[in-house]
Amino acid sequence: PSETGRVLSIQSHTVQGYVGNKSAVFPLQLLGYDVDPINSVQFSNHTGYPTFKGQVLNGQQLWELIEGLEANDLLYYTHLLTGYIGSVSFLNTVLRVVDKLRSVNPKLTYVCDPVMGDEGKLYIPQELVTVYREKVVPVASMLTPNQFEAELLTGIVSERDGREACNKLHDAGPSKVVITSISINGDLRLIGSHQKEKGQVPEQFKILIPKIPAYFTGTGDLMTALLLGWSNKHPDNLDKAAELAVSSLQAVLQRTVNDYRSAEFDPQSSSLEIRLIQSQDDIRNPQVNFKAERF
Ligand code: ATP
Ligand code: PLP
Ligand code: PXL
Repeated sequence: PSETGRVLSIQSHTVQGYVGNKSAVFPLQLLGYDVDPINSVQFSNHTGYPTFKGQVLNGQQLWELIEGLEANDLLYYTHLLTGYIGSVSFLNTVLRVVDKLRSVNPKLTYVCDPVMGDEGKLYIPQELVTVYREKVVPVASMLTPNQFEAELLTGIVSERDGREACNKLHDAGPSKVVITSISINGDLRLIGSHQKEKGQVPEQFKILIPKIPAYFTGTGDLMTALLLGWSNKHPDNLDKAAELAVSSLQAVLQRTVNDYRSAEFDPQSSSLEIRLIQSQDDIRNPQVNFKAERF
């Protein structure tokens, strides 16, 4: 195993553009991780384009890959990372993968982005919400919902500061929770919460993020990957990890809008792709321009 970690990342693959594994694998590699991607789908491009084509991996096919790894004793991972999952059978198989990986490494950290929707709109089948709430949240080590997802999981409307939702999520399982964005008066606010011991009062903080007037895809996937990468390097300092992740991500987004503007593209277009490769220095060595404030 490498000194940083070995990550199994089960996410989408797009031939062109950066969502899912395409937006998570490269940054984690830049941060020094060995990353083994399993592509839960292979699509031509992300689903925000007018059309897309491709294939979807089913739960049984996922399990075959795990069996192949197991047969060669290759199932030692320090981290499991999952993002968008489109079906109940696939999500149930991911739960089996968590158990299997923990039987090899009981200390496995499961970082889960419970991708369900945004701004009041669900983009997965309704049945998945219950599976996330009842079965996935309890086994996750770190959870990175957005505001809408935190509400679906807790029933708590988090418009004010989201701390109560974090508390409820800690009670259900994960010791680290990051609500990646709560929209307040047009700007964004990230809420982080680390419960260092079961039953303890969590350490909580916020980071204010001015909204860039553009619509990005794959940013949630990049954010979760960066949070995994940095929180593992600063295990007792989630606020520092979040400052580094937010600062990197905002540098990527700033470069993206600047490039689109100079090419005279409309940055509000829904098929905008993040400038990930061009931002590698900001990923390896972010300048911390966003500071966490403790509650
Ligand atoms: P998921 O559905 O994968 O959980 P998410 O909804 O959390 O993802 P995004 O809304 O894409 O994902 O946000 C991820 C991060 O990207 C947030 O921390 C947010 O601040 C940042 N971000 C996204 N869009 C913008 C924007 N227009 N301006 C500034 N920051 C943004
Ligand atoms: N639209 C669809 C259909 C999706 O599946 C997703 C994510 O999985 C998104 C939009 C938004 O992704 P993100 O919030 O990670 O940018
Ligand atoms: O970023 C989330 C995501 C994941 N997978 C696929 C997508 C998207 C966003 O559009 O299209 C296939």
